[in-house]
Amino acid sequence: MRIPPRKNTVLPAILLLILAIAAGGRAVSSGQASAPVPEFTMSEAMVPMRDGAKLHTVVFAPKTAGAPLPFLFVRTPYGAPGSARPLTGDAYRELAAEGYIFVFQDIRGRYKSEGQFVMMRPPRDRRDAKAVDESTDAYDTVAWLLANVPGHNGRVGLKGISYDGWLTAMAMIDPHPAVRAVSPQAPPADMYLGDDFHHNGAFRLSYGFEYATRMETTKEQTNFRFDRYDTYEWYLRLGPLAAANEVHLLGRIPTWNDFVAHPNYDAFWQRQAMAPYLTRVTVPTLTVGGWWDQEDLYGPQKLYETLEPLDAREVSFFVAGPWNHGGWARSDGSSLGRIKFGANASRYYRERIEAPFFAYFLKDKAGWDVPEAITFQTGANAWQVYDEWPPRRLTEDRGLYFREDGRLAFEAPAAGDEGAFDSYVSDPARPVPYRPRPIEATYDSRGSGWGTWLVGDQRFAHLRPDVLSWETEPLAEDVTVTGRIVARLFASTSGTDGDWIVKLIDVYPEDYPADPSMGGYQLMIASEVFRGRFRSSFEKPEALVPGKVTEFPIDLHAADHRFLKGHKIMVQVQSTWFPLIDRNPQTFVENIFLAKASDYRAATQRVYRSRAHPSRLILPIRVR
Ligand code: PG9
Repeated sequence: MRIPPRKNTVLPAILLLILAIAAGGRAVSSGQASAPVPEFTMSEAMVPMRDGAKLHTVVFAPKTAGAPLPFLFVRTPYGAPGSARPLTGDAYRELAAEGYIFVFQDIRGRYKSEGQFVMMRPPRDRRDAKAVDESTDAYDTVAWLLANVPGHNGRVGLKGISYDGWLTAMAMIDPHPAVRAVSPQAPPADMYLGDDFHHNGAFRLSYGFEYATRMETTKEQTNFRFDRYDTYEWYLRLGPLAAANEVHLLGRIPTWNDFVAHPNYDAFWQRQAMAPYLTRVTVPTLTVGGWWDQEDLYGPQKLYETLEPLDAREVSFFVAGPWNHGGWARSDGSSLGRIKFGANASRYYRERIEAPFFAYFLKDKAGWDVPEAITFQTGANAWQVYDEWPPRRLTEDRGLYFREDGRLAFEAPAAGDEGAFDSYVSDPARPVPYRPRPIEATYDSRGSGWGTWLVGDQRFAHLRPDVLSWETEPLAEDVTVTGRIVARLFASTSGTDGDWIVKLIDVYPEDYPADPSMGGYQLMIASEVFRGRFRSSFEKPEALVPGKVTEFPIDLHAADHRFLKGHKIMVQVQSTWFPLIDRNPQTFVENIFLAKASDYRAATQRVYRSRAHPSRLILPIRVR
């Protein structure tokens, strides 16, 4: 199908690419091999913090270093390595070959460090001169390294993925003056609005339960022992969430108790959110995220977006690629699940983006030339360089409307049937699985589909009676979506609360000669859940009015994806996504963590598609 042109005429892909290069969107070629990794001498120290707590710190210095080297510092709750082996692996190889003194540290209360672990410890109260937080611990350690480890050049870089990425971001709030470059990678930015523990107030049940128990049962990592292989069934049989503490956790997991005590976006979650603390760009910052990050997709986008208006020195950069959570630090990144990218995206990132970034800012080496952002455009499978992110000058927002007979079209519904809708019954007793069963535990040592579920074929949900879908005709030309995608859903429920899940999908042609087994594959490009009770405020939930058409704007976050000619664009809408998201009782209760079994009821959901209530996606489409 063809997008009807508006202000700008739609141009063929190749011409678009040429123009994009001229206008600031530059396609680049792939990676190159790197130098050998040196041998390291390992030393350990208990480094004293300002309050007397000692943190276990491991230093790896290259055995033969010609010149003084910068430090590369990683803080972690997952255990500092006991040997230099990780430095030869995918996460560090290119940096190790470049030459750094590597430092790893167990944060407070984890592994061999003293003190108390606090999940996502909020920044300290600055009026209290004695207070400590992750920023002061990073600062104190940097001061100690400069005074106690020989052979350095006086500069420090910090990096880390996920929790370690968040620690990196915390360290850059008040950095030691020696810190000259940081790279927060997949950092969570807000655990209530968009990252690991909740999305738009909807609780991420499986991850919240499994991560909290893994981190807070011992000082190390201890997995919860499920007595069922398929956790879909385990969580369903658990029943209302109150059973988690009553039967299994017995109040012993602090983070679970916090979930129960703070069901809304109250001061507890707001103090933890990162954006309010990001009031200046203190050091050159390379923020990294994956398009299919199953844990922290929102965080890197939010971090970069918050820093951008504060970036007068133009030292804040954004990278996103075809990765799951931290995928750039594992493997060569040429595929994810069944999706192939035709390029070694992880290696490219490590050799051509991450290594030059640190070498430029920590060693004054030439070779860092990213103007602002570099993203891997999926579908087209090519890196693109931008001088702003998202590149608003290159795109135009276009509505993609839900229409009659399951059609999706760039034309809005005409006047006529103002009550037009599609409908389904959402039953919390039979929730839609978020991926095909069996759903192995997130950290199942026998293997788990957790890391690749976002790229799984959505046909397992398509045509279910409790999942609606709309799709375009096969595209007559490529459609490239670059930037933030938003859904505007007009919907009603017969209940008094409810969840809305929206999924944007690239449907491969039925006949797909490049790989016939991919014919008709439904690849999710963006997805998000919205918990209805929070439509007016995340702080003060309100009951929905049964049967009332209500607009739900849902941020599906940014993507850079080309839907190729011959593919179709699909949208699916459903109200359960289990056990990724806990079941909404669909009856308004004060606190869902305390809901009773009888509160969980089936509800009839309607999604409207009329002129007055035009449910649609708003896509930033490349026009230049
Ligand atoms: N996604 C993980 C996490 C980070 C921060 C808090 C809770 C979980 C991680 O991979 O570290």
